[in-house]
Amino acid sequence: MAPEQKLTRVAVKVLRSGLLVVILVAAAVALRMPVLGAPAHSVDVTIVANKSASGGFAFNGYQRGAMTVTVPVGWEVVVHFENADTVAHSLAVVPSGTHQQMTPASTPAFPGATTTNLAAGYPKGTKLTVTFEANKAGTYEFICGVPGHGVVGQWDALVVSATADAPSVTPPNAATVSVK
Ligand SMILES: [Cu+2]
Repeated sequence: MAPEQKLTRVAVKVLRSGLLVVILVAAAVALRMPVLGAPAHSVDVTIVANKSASGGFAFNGYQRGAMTVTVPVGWEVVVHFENADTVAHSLAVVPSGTHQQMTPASTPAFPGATTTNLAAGYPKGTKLTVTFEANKAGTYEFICGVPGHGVVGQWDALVVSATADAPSVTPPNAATVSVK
């Protein structure tokens, strides 16, 4: 083989390996893109509309912010909502203080963080899943959107924390909180 031919072959090999690197990097970027766009973690939270120990409208038996669910910012939250009461109830995540409104605004604090029939509510036995990304740190409320229910106490707290490493609930076991 002439030295020129050998040089040409080496040059082609170098170009080919360079192209391979470009393809591998492009594939890695393409594969990582959806991963980077999705929440890193997900937590299941069970919220049951029912009566408090003293009889008032509540979630998991707690009303007026007596229960606080904390999730790290950026996590996906999957709320398993159930109405266990004979009165119709619904669920939404709204800005803190919304419970003071007789009829809460139908826009939730996070896209998707509400049941559809917010004002009408759902009959006893209804089970719905509400999924949202807790993408902004702050203090929010789980509230029943049936007019008057939040005012009389059917709301609890959701803290989206910039410092928490893992989800939690206060008092302990007030809600079922499980990390996927
Ligand atoms: Cu209600």
